[in-house]
Amino acid sequence: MKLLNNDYFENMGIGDIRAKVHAGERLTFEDGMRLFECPEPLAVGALAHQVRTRMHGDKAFYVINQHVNYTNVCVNGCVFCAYQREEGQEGGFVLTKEDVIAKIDAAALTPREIHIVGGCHPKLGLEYFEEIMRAVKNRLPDVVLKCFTAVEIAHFASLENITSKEVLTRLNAAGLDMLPGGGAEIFAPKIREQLCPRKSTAEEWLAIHEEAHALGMKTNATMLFGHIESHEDRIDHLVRLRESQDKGGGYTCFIPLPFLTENSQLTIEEPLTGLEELRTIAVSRLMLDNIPHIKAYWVMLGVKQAQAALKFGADDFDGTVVEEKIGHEAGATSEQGMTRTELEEMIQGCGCTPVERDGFFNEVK
Ligand code: V47
Repeated sequence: MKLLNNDYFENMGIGDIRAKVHAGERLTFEDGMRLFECPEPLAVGALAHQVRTRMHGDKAFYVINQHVNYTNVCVNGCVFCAYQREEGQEGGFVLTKEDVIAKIDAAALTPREIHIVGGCHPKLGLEYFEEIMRAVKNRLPDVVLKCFTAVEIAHFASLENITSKEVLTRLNAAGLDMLPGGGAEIFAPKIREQLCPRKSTAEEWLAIHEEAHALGMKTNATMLFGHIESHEDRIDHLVRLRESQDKGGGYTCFIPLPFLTENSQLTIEEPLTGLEELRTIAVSRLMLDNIPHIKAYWVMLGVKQAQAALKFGADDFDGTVVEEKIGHEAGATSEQGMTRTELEEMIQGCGCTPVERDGFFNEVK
């Protein structure tokens, strides 16, 4: 790292951006665009790594967690999604509360975080979800329940004819602790209309997260990239999130998700390169100066790329996961789940120190 002095960044055309980053100054939209245009992705990665190291040292966080998908039946029909089924279509499923508990009981490790999401089912009412929250908290009182994307919250509100704030309040009372980051996709309206015209708009997604923050709940945020969006759309997404975070500060972690192309109706002209994935993670770290953690989600990135991401601005490796469906339906080649030992070895394998955390990113002894 010593060789990476200001001359190096000057030669790469980003010396002034490096100076801002070192002074703790906020980067502008134009700075973000220049990071995508910089001829050397390694320079952008090195700068993001300096920020990540300033924030977290050489720590890389992981969590003993479990993903549970309660249904793949969804009314939204997003063109990129390989997971969705219509109601009554072959392969569609809905889990009962007992199925959810059985999956948790069957996991090899007791999870500290449970991530429950699903499609926007046309008939499942709020009581079904309240019962699931209560049943899981009854079984595991200390677990952090990170469930339901803002898109699902909006859907429940519309089915029940109540406000999203009422939905959040009721689910929170039943045991919901935080919202995961899914459903953000890409905020730019012209892209969102093509990808997911029936889904909540960017404004609705952001408003629900801000409502959750006002109720004292933490949330995450994602960005789906590498499809039909431009660099400008990615920077727009990051700037909107940063502005949203300035209002309430409730976002804990940002998860950049590279688009996986299998079983999708969306045709991609120029698939993402590995370096473009890493550059996007680095730009996310540099632009999102007010979100503490950047997740290298090994399920979608693949384990080796997730390891590389820990040197390009990411500091979190997600967790054991146990069973994943959304990425695997879309061609993810990663394992279904990882053990604690595997996670620690992956993290150590790229020179970082593994640190176990809970769902809120508190370190666990
Ligand atoms: O919102 C769907 C994405 C997301 C594809 O909050 C795809 O900690 C790539 O949000 N290729 C769901 N991505 C996953 C998610 C998530 C995962 C891990 C942790 C957290 C967290 C959140 O998956 C969806 C969508 O953006 N997705 N299809 C695909 N073909």
